[in-house]
Amino acid sequence: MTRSASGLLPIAYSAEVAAAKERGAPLVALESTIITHGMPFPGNLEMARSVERIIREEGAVPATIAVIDGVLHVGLDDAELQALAQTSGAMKLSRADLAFAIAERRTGATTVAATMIAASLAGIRVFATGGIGGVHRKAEESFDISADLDELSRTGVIVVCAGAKAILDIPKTLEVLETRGVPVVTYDSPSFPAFWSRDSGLASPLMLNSPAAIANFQKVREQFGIDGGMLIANPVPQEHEIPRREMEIYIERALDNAERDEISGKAVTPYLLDTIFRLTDGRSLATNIALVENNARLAAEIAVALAD
Ligand code: PSU
Ligand code: MN
Repeated sequence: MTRSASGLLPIAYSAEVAAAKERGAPLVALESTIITHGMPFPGNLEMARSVERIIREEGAVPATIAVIDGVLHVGLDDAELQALAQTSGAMKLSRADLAFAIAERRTGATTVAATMIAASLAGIRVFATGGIGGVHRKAEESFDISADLDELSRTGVIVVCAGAKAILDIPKTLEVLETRGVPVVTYDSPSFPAFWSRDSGLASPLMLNSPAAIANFQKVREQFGIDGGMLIANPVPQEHEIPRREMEIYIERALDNAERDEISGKAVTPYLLDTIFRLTDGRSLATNIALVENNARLAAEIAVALAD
């Protein structure tokens, strides 16, 4: 538990994270919705463990974030990670309901938005995930725009992802990020990546080629008092990618099924992910794990560069 200016702020830090904070070591936050709602067991647990290992190998400390029985945890031990990976009743928490889960002593996984809030409270500046939420296709009818985008505009955490999934409307997602003043920086590639695929067919607004350059960009933003987050889009390694044209077939099918089953709200993204895993016979899962690992490595390098 830690103390805040407004009294006792009930955050439970793992021993490893508490020690890292004490000595000012670089930290990387990790979300938990990807574990509970983004991937099936046991691939989700395998992923959760391997990203933590990679972050440590790069000289940073991982902090997986979740609400367990009403307590906001920053850093989970292996038993907690295992329990979360096998639970079926966890809430999917965003800005709107993070505090609800704490108030009502519930267990919930944090999305990108809620993980950014928790990371910021914990003083963690870099966060690795797979894909962010965005503007859904046909959002002009459904109004389905992820709270992740607003969070990026207001909370000062660097989020490393593999772009946005083509289950979303990627051009509209990029438009909203631009409107909200969120820098979108692709790592070492001119085109914005589409999660399983290296290229979405859209040019990236900005590009940088090294963790040091990303850290420097962030430092200049801070010098000029430009707050809010930033999105780093890291293309999946070539040997693991599934080309865009191939993915488009599965995505169309998944979207048709979602419409047929009248899926809405929070259930949309998990439904589409699950359908695509099944349509690709698990191949999308292998790609998903590879890209999160790749993002964890880059996030750790950025955290180390920021600490220099
Ligand atoms: N995209 C993915 N995998 C995920 C998610 C998004 O490729 O697991 C999760 C993340 O936690 C993200 C959330 O923050 O879904 C977005 O949900 P929504 O679209 O309901 O805002
Ligand atoms: Mn939504």
